[in-house]
Amino acid sequence: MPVLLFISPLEAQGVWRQALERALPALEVRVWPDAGRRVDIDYAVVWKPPADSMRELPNLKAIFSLGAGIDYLFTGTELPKDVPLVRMIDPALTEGMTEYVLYHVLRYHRHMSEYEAQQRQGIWRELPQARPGDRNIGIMGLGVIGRDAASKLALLGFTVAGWSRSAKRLPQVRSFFGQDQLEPFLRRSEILVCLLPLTPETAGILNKSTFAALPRRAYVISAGRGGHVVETDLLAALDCGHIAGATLDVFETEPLPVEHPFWDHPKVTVTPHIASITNPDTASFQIAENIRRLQQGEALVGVVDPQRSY
Ligand code: NDP
Ligand code: OXD
Repeated sequence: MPVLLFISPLEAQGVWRQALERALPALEVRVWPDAGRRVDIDYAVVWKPPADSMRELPNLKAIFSLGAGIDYLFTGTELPKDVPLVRMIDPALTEGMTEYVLYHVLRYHRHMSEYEAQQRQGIWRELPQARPGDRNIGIMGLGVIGRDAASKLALLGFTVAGWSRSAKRLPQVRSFFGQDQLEPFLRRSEILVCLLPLTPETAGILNKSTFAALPRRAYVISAGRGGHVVETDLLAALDCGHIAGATLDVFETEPLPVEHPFWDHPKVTVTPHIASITNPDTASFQIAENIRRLQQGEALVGVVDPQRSY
């Protein structure tokens, strides 16, 4: 019987074991550190695994990440050579991200952060309201998640553009791509949403010059990875008023340290990396589908390109 090893000290292991067993009844599920004989292991399912937990798994056929982002595997984890690394693509995960993006875009578009501040001061004041078509939204990253969020914002009537490495064709979403088109994309983005993967190329991409290129009083929503944001540059851009507000779900250090200035900043909304939470049942189903593909000699969905790091 093929064996799957679940390696994630941070997750509810019992819940995951049950979900994986339900989705993969023909597999034996083991939970690290009880790996048993390492030669038995065919598949690993991981989230922030201990650095050496995948050492000496000679028969490993694939590594499945519980997250869509796999940057955590490139910072010290010993990855077996020539074993495909597969990121999580799950409609339920995408749905959660899109909800998060829509919620926070609408919150800024409808001035809710300003009305919340007014309420704290007992101020009854109407603010001028733009129509969605007059609001330019910019989505960084038009992958599985960015595409979905961009399309749904466009359905709500917003004027939406996306920025990616390669050109895209999406109804009602203007495509900007490559380094040369970053600045024109930023110049028009009144609400900027970052849904990029963290790679050597995107690390620190939300920095002083990015913020300076945005229109005055733009908003920033960061739900990709904390490593995208140069935190001191964001604080400076908020404090000088160029950026009107920021919603941050991901941070350079998680949990966000108690003394961090973001916690109390009046223009910052902090959420604890919950933009979308991987669901054990739906995610196990996606893993099971990929294992079926592998067993039947079909191409896996979501294989990471090691050259691009995403
Ligand atoms: P995808 O790999 O499907 O998409 C990545 C997108 O980013 C692609 O459009 C890609 O361009 C673009 N991109 C990558 N590098 C560059 C670059 N150097 N310049 C311009 N564009 C670039 O990823 P997903 O949409 O599935 O996920 C995106 C990220 O969201 C994850 O990596 C993860 O970090 C984050 N995430 C956060 C969660 C949370 O709860 N906060 C939950 C889930 C995901 P191209 O299309 O041309 O290749
Ligand atoms: C992910 C995440 O990458 O949860 O899926 O951040």
